[in-house]
Parts: sequence; structure tokens; C-alpha cells
Amino acid sequence: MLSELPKEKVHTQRGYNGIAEFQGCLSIGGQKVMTQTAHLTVEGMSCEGCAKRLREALEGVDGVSAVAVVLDGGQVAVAYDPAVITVAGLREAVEETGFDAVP
Ligand SMILES: [Cu+2]
Repeated sequence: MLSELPKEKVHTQRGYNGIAEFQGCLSIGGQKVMTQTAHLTVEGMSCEGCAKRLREALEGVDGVSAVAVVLDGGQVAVAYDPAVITVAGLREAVEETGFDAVP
């Protein structure tokens, strides 16, 4: 189960290069995991603390294997298992954390 893997070991990076790496499949704990990547634009983050809070909230969502948050421009990439969570579910998690996921 992906959700049982230690989240700290999952690659979490900042920056567009990190986001690009989420395309395709991830190697997590030596296991290849097929994922899809959702790219969201999030409004309301004003500092690294906000970015960290959002990243940690998304990492805690079932089905999410990796998260990258770029504070500048509010770019968020989430690698997720589409069998477990939908993009709509990811957007909800963003809103629940107190930010706006804009289309
Ligand atoms: Cu902040």
C-alpha cells in the first residue's frame, strides 16, 4: 500500500524541475508506482509557511505520493493514484487547508 510508505522518503521538491519529474512513474521505496500528476494553481499562499502547510496537507491525503509547491505563482503539482483520489478531491483538500484552487 502506497499510503503505508514513509512519506519522508518520498521525493518532495520545490521548483518546476521537481514538478516535471512527477510525470510518468515514480520510484518509491524501490517500488515503481504509476501515478498521474495534477497541476493546480493555488491562491492565498503568502510565505514558505503557507507552502509547507499546503504541501503537508496534500501529502497526508490518501492516494497522494508526492507533492511539489512553488510559492511564486502558486504552482502545485501532485502525483496521485487516480484509483484512490480524483483531481476534484485534491482541490477539496486545498480548499480545506484554507487556500483557493483556481481553474
Ligand atoms: Cu504564510
